[in-house]
Amino acid sequence: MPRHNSVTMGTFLRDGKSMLLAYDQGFEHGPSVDFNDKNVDPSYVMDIASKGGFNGIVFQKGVAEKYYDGKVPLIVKVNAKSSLPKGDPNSKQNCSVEYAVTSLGARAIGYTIYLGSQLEGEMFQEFGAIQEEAHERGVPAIAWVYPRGQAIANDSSKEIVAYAARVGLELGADAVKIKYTGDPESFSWAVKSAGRAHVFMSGGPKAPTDQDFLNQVKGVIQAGATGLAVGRNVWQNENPVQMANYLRQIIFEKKTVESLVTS
Ligand code: FBP
Repeated sequence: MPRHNSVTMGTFLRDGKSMLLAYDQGFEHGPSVDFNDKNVDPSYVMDIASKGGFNGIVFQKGVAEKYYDGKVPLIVKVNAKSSLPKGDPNSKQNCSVEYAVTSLGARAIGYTIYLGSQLEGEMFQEFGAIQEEAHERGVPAIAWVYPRGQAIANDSSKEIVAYAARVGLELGADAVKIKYTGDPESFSWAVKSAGRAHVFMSGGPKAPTDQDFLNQVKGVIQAGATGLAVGRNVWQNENPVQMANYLRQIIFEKKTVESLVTS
């Protein structure tokens, strides 16, 4: 068996499922867009990750250096872009795989690819090298694959989300993080298209109610996905640890949404 086949997502899985907490929005959107006085502090979110029983936390390099407490496995996102430039997005590497793994203790490497951007080729190429080095160092590579740019009319259609999942598989991603299509039937096509790459749903802006978000999560699990890699729907919640408890019960214990919250 080729050596790269020995790299797995196992660190982040329990019974084949997973929930990851993402906290790179301060870079992607700016602190005034997503944060309040509490969740602007990375320690607050680090604490939610361990108290909420998350299987991993996603940080950029600088936050990992200053706030990572070692209580849950770390994923370092090694590229980012700000929300300021206009036009088709590009997102360049800002942290080496070596530094992420050996100095920060990353157990996986994260990287965003904007599928459909006129600059997609640059991200495909950069991710290719990152994936190879991650595997050489024995850690998996997780691709956030987001359809974006002037060529993309609808970033959450069944077809484009499945395309994102497939590109992740073909680029060698061990897991793909993709947007939800809105229903389990269409999302299951993305899960099938991802093949042996694990599928994680990206959360998006905070849903109007807990129940709305939990219904999405239930659909994701019904579609056969591995789990979630979400941020705002957890750490913007008034009670993030309770939200994490609901998520765990849906993902790992197959509970219904109705058994947890009522409208
Ligand atoms: P959320 O669950 O808060 O949407 O976070 C997931 C995520 O992928 C973050 O890692 C990232 O910062 C954000 O979404 C980027 O969102 P977008 O590019 O869609 O604005």
